[in-house]
Amino acid sequence: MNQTSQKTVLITGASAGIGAATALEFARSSDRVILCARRRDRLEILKDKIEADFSSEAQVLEMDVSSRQSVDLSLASLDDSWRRIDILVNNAGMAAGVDKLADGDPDDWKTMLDINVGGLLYVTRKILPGMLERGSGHIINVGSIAGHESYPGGAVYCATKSAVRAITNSLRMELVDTALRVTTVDPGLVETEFSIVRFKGDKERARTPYQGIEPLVGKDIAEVIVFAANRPPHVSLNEIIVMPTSQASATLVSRKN
Ligand code: 8X3
Repeated sequence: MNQTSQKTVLITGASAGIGAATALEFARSSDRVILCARRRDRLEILKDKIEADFSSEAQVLEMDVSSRQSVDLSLASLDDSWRRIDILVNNAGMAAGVDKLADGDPDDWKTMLDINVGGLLYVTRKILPGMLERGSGHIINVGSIAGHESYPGGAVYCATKSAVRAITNSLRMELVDTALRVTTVDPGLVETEFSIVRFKGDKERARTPYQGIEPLVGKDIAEVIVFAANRPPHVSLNEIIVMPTSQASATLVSRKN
């Protein structure tokens, strides 16, 4: 790919899972990537891999998306040559706990709301004005099937992903007179560290959602994100639901054993 078509892509939650896979896929297609997450050590390893395997460029930004101050300070530390962000992938997100509401931990609720909703808003609020000034840009949000369907034990997580969907749709309407595009990619069961976090480190329980099925992996979603980003300028993929073939809805999964 020649230099003029190379894009600068900022990815939140890039230290693992869908975010790390997305960084690798953009680098594979010769774009340069800004890797954002709290875990700098992981990002440095990913940056080295990207630069070695794809001779693409990567920048590491330590960032806690749930903190406005952290988002502002991190982005302010970017070199001028990296400030023109063409694609923002709002991937940072998590589920904390599987308790029913009556037993839920309000600290878990706040963490999910702060990261999944607050984080997406804070980062978007900082990057969108530059896109508007330049008259180009693409915001790709990672939602979830949980934004389309609720399930027991997921009230707050589902609420946050419904919020991602609502924000995506409002933003697209606000930008209809511009060339900017807004996409949400909404996965079903993807096997990543996500489940280990949801089950608070209990690796055995974390495996249960994927038992007897072939779940998606981060790369499956990353390829869809890069595909959406590479459509011609007049084509907007607004909303993409991606599921394992054996999952028909948030709660209907065919397990083989
Ligand atoms: C997580 C996917 O199916 O556990 O976003 O709700 S699911």
